[in-house]
Amino acid sequence: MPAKKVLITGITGQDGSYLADYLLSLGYEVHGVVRRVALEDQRHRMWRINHIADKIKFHSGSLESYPSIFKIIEKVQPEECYHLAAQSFVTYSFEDEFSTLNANINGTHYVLSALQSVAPGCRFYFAASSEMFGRAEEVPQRETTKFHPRSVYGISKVAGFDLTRNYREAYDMYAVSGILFNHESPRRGYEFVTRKITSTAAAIKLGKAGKLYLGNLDAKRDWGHAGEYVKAMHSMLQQDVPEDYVIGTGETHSVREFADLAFKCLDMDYERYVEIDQNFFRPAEVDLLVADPSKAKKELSWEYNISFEDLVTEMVKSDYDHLSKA
Ligand code: NAP
Ligand code: F7E
Repeated sequence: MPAKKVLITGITGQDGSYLADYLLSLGYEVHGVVRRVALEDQRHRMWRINHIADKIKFHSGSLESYPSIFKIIEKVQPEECYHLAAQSFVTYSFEDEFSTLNANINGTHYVLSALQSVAPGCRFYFAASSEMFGRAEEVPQRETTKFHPRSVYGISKVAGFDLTRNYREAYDMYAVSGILFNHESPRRGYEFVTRKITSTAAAIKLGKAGKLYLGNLDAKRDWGHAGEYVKAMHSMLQQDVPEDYVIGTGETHSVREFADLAFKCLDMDYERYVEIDQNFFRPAEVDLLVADPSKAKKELSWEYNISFEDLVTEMVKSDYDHLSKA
């Protein structure tokens, strides 16, 4: 039997890289949408997937261009499509609302519309987010919790979620959203708080940095490991009936706890090095997000077994090892 064809947008990102690793290990023929600049500077722009680049078929395209997305889908004829590409940094969505809305809403619409036109049987996954819950009215948050986004990023994800639901209902497409809570790893972008903490703590330990400037230390998140979350994405596209699922650990920790543990891994006291910088506070904050992943556990048999301590330790160790060689 020929290998199943999958198309991943955002394959150069954290989740795209783990998903590509996973789907290759399952025998898929993996196609990835990348921006043209990534093909020009593969070493830097594809650092997360350089180890598997020779096994992936790349297609140059952009979320800003419907024709580019349409042509790729028409040519590849994927059986599964994971739409992960997005402007994913919440802070930036306050700085440039317009590009965040354009890329995240139109980009999702382009992929859905192209699939409906030329590959309607393809199963579609949309990367929705716990940021859609925002100022949540119940704790923990589940599939039925009302959305109250607190950023343009969150708003763009609610729109993507509704577009996905509407293509499912209106055109009978297998189109689902995974509502994923924060997930991290040594491949996390450096601007997100976890990687900022682990990379700077490692740099301080090695004498390459002096201080770590952070914003709201009391914000709480449900942090899991990206490598485990991509397995849930895949599972969502293998069901008899297309449905949306919440994915998270069900545990919550503050930024302060994360920093405390990361510095402790390197035998340091975070209070000596962390300084508060008002510039890193957001105009509107999401104070407490915690998942109820019981539907995914029951229906997808998705289990999560990595402790918060192990996640932080893996990230710190990876940054320390990497920086020691630099
Ligand atoms: P990420 O590391 O920031 O990766 C984003 C990807 O999108 C990159 O491959 C990036 O390409 C691509 N991209 C951005 N703008 C694009 C454009 N205009 N045209 C084409 N490609 C574009 O994000 P991630 O952490 O892997 O997250 C994956 C998805 O899940 C995102 O949609 C994110 O919003 C969502 N999500 C993430 C989390 C989380 O905690 N990680 C939680 C819930 C939902 P370049 O490399 O070229 O920039
Ligand atoms: O912030 C606080 C900040 O930028 C986490 C994305 O993957 O997950 C991610 O969004 C918390 C916030 O992630 C700094 O105020 C304090 O409360 O790491 P973050 P995020 O905003 O939760 C969701 C689920 C997604 O969907 C997104 O794509 O940490 N915080 N001090 C800080 N945050 C940053 N970035 N930098 C600081 O200095």
